[in-house]
Amino acid sequence: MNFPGFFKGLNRTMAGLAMAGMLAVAPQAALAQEGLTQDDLVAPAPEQTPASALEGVDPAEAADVADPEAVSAGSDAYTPMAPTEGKGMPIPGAWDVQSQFSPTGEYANGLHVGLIWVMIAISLFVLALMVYVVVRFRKGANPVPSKTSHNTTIEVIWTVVPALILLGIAIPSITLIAKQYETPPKDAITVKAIGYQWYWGYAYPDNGDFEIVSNMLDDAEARERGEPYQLAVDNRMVLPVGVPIRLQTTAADVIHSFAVPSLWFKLDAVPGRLNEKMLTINEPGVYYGQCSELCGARHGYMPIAIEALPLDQFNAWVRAQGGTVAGEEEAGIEADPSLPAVQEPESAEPSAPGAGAPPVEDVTT
Ligand SMILES: [Cu+2]
Repeated sequence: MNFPGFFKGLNRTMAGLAMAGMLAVAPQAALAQEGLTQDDLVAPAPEQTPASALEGVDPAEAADVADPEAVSAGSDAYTPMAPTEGKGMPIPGAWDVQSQFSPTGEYANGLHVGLIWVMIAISLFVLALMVYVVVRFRKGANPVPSKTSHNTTIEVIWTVVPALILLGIAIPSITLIAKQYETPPKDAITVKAIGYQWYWGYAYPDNGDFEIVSNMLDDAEARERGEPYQLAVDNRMVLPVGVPIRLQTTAADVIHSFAVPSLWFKLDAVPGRLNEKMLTINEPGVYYGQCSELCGARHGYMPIAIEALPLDQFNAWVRAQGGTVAGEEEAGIEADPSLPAVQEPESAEPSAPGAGAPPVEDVTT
C-alpha cells in the first residue's frame, strides 16, 4: 500500500468534510447572532396541491378558480381576427428579433441594428489593423524591429475615439430606457393583466371592470383556428390601436411575467404589486407572447394573445363583453351588451366593411 498517497487522500477527504460541516453550521450561526431560528425564516406553507394533481389540471377547469362573477361569458357577436403568418409570432429558423409593432419597439430595434453596424465596423477595422501588422511587420519583411514604445498622438486618438463612440451609443441607449419608463398620459386606457397558475386574466377597469379569462387552446383547436399551437388562446386580450394603453400587471398566486416580443413589452406580474408600463400598438393584428417567469408546472402553457383593433372596433368589442365605453354614460346612452360588435372578423383594416362608426346615436339630432 502506498501510505503517503493514502494519507494525502485521507487529508483531502477530511478537509472536504470539514468544509461541508462549516457550510452547514455557518447559516445557523448567523441566525443565532440575530436571535432567530431557521423556522422564523420559513414562511408558513400555504395549502399545497400535490404536484401530480397540478399536472393534470385541465385549463378550462383551472379557469373556474377565478371569481366566476367577474368573468364575462363573452359574446357570439365577436369573432377572433385571423393572425397574419409570421407577424407577432416567432418564425422557424429566424435569426433576428421579431418585427416590432410599437413605437418603443421600433426605436429599440433601430438601436439594435445600429449597434450591429457599429460592431461590424469596429471588428473590420481591428481585423484590418491585425492583417496589416502581420503582413507588413513579419520577420521576412521587417528583420530589425523598431524599439518605439510610446507615441502620444496615437495614444490620445485610441483613447478619445472609443470614448466618443461610447458616448454616441449612450445617448440613444439612455433615450430607450427613458422611453420604456415613460408615464402614460392621464387619458390612457387602463388594462390589467393578472397572472394565475396557469392562465391569464385581463381586466378592463376603465370599461366597466369586466374580466376575460384566457386559456391556451389545445393542438387540435389551435390548428382548427389556423393559429400557432402553444400561443393560441380561447379569449384574447383585445386592445385598441394607436392610443396609449396603461398596461398594468399583477398576479394572484406566484410571480409571472407578461411578455410580448413583437410589442417590446415585458413586465413582471407580482402578487400584491401593481406594475405598469405604457404600450402603444401601431397597427391592427394578433400579437403573441408567453409568461416569462418560471411559475410552476404549466408555466410553458399560459400563452398571451393580444388582438389589436381600431378604437371603434375595440369599443364595439367592449360592449359585446358587457362593458362600457368612457364618455357614453355622460351622454345618457346605456351600453347595451346585446348589440352586435361592429367588426369585420377577417380583417381589421380601417377601410374594411363593418369597421365603421360604433353603434352610438348622435343624441343632438
Ligand atoms: Cu406564469
